[in-house]
Amino acid sequence: MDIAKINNLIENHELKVAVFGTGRIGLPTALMYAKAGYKTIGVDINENLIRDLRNKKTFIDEPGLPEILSEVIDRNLIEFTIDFEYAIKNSNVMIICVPTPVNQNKIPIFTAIEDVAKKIGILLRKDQIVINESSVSPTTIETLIIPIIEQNSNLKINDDFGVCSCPERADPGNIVDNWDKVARIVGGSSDDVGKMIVKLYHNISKAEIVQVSTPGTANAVKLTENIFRDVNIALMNEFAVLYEKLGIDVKEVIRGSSTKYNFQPHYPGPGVGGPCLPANSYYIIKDAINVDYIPFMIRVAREINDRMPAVVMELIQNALNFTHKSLKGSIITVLGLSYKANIKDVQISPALKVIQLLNEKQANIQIWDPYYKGENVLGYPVGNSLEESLQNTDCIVVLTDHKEFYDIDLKKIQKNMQKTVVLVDSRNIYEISNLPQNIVYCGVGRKIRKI
Ligand code: SAJ
Repeated sequence: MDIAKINNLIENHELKVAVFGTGRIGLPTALMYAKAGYKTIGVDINENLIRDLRNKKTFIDEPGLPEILSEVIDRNLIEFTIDFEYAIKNSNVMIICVPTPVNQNKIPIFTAIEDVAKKIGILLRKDQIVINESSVSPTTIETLIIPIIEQNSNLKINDDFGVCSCPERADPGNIVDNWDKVARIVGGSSDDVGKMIVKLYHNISKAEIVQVSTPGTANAVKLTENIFRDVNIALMNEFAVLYEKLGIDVKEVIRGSSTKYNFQPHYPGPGVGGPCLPANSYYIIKDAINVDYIPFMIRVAREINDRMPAVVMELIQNALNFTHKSLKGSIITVLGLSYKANIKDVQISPALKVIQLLNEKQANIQIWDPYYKGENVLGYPVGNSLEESLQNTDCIVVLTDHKEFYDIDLKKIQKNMQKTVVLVDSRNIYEISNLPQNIVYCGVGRKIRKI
């Protein structure tokens, strides 16, 4: 490989970049490369998506992104295409940002990344670099992706081309804001390749860029930080179930434990959603099984988190029973569909699981989520206002901790109701001491407050 040549292209901003996958991760990545002055090609299989992007339109709800899209198009720094061949032939660096989901049997599906790797391999030229940002297992790049590229190109890793992992660390809803803040991890197929890509990422982000020894190590870093989070959330969910039975308020406990300098607070809830945490554990488990090791903690944590929608259902049933009502036929107002606060994203949202369980119990569901006002989300109609969704409700269930829900006037709601209001707060956003006396309240890990 001509390392000097590639380094010069990077330093002189003459490097041409192709990004494969222009979704929630690929589009911000492509735009930030272009914004840094690198001629960039955004590639996707979805013709409508590419057409919209060419017309400066994006479905991705990331603050600041539409403005950058418009800017780099106007500056003629980016183009969008479905033509993989054109992109591979007209780039020095190719970045893979395609989905790597887990199927219903919890098996990671890497077909999208394998497909891109094969297309790249067939047209690969000497001195090209492939960077993978998609979430994969620690061994995927070295044992799957590099062999696919070598076999389809008859070129040799590190002699002819380089591969690098720079796992995405995006926080949906804050990608642009975090771009220069969240450190990036780079692991190259050789030290030279790694050093080169560190230099490249320094040119597109002011955040710390950390080189590790291999692509697999970089992917292990990403999975470790996410699974650490999933396990700690599961621990707090377990504490919540236990403390509720002991009559202890878990929110008060977390507040107390947080006074200890090395306690890292995590919070119980209705379950763990999003494109990352629910899937990442299964990448590690896949690799572990191949070396005859079955992880314990990682698997049990997933089971605990996946059981939380059922825990919330028990809370709803108990709270309704206290007002001598059953779920069947009751009107349940669900507040929040998104998998986490203050974003518009229902990927693997626990709220959808709770709604499915409520449907199975033949409850009448009225949904309010300010991010989905008046929309139909996966077959679920969302109201046009909070007031509309509260009409004649028997029970209010908070499933997402959107900021809009913190200052709902519960006193006014109670006054307007001709019946006792039941509030099931799966995100523990309300302070029990501030609640009107005549509201039946329960949270996750908080004993039911009767009237
Ligand atoms: N959750 C809890 N309790 C907690 C924290 C989160 O129940 O204490 C739930 C959330 O409600 C959500 C799920 O877990 O349903 C995931 O929460 P998250 O904040 O991890 O949400 P993500 O998936 O958007 O997190 C992403 C991740 N980024 C990547 O995987 C690249 C995660 O690693 C980051 O920590 C997070 O962004 C962030 O805050 O940056």
